Amino acid sequence: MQKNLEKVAGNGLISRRHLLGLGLAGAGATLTSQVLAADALPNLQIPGWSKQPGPGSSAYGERSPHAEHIQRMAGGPNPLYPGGGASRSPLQHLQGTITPNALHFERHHAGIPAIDPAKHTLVINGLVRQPLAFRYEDLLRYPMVSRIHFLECSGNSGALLRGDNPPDGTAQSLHGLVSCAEWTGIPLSTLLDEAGVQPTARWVSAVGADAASMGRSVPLSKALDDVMVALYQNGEPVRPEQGYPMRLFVPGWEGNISVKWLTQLKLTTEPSQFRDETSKYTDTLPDRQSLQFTFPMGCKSVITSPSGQMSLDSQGIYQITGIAWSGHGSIQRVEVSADGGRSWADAHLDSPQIDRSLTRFRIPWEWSGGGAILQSRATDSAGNVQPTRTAIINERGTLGFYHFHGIQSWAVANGGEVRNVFA
Ligand SMILES: Nc1nc2c(c(=O)[nH]1)N[C@H]1C(S)=C(S)[C@@H](COP(=O)(O)O)O[C@H]1N2
Ligand SMILES: [Mo]
Repeated sequence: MQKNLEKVAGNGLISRRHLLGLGLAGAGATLTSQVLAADALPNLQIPGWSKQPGPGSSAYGERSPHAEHIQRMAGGPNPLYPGGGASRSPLQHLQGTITPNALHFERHHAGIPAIDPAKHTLVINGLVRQPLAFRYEDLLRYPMVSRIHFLECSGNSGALLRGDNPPDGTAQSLHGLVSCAEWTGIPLSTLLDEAGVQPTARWVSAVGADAASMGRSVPLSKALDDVMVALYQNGEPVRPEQGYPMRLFVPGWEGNISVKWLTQLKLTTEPSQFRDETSKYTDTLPDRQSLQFTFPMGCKSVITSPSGQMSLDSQGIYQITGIAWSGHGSIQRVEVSADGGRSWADAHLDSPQIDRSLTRFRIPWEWSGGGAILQSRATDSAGNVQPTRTAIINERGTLGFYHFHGIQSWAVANGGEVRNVFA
């Protein structure tokens, strides 16, 4: 139907230049064949909602009941692990780059503590000139900064590493342990400055007030660089699920180190070797040695539409879109393939390319109705290129579980069904 669309890679990828104007004007065509001509509408009637005033304003907003199918996906309760588990962000239903607070992924090791901020303190002690205890109301008076950053659990996408058969799943079930928010808080350097870090200190041990007593050791250099004590998430106080009243936020690093319900920061010479940096959150290599303190999250992207378990219902133009991010910097480039990686085209980066934040990409694609394998490949500002699954397995083996950032392949079958495949 569209003759003047510039094909830029195999199997129907169209130049990103056509993203907005698809060149249909004058051809008498619309993007999908389902769009009706207005005069073809049967008996144009004024709907009931236009005939009388609706309810007025409210104290706290709710979404449309027609959007309520967009939900976090949580695992069921586990009696052996009370409060433990995760819920995943519905990536295939979201647009842009900011995750709404109610849909931010969650990962709890012992559930959500019901903290009364008036009774909560943040203690800074250890190798400091003066140990300090901050109350919530004290912290609200400190100068704050706002930064947009992704947060990703290092276990995200881990199911794709192991096994010979690709797990059947959605963008949410396979990759939903990543979200992105505007975090507002106090630079940790400000608080450490007041406590007065002693010259022998090298690490900061952060501990949470939940029943898991989550602890992680943060190198002092990172703590003084860009770590914050976050009090706000997308403009409102951090949600209980995300660490109310305060959490550590460590940009670009594995989610586990961003300790929620933060209650203690202890300056030490050595890392504290907490349970969650010895028994877990280490990466076992094929020779059974384990890497420890593998902090930054890899350069990664995933196509969120079309994606796993969706179905394309008619031939024609689709907009391929997805998200890309890197713990090493900003996203510089995302390439998309529709033929399983034989040919690639540059996608349009449709958001500011913020350091360690999600970047949205888009590219138009004409589906001819046949088989296709859709992939995306991100490049970051440090020059890292997202590797294939095979390259990761060749390098690190399959004994580890964390930090999987390989290229995702979605196969579109003849009938339009989309499935996760290993390609
Ligand atoms: N105190 C405490 N902090 C914690 C956790 C926890 O269970 N307790 N989970 C960690 C893990 S494994 C991750 S991935 C992130 C998840 O943050 P979120 O629930 O806000 O998405 O919090 C980290 N901080
Ligand atoms: Mo995590």
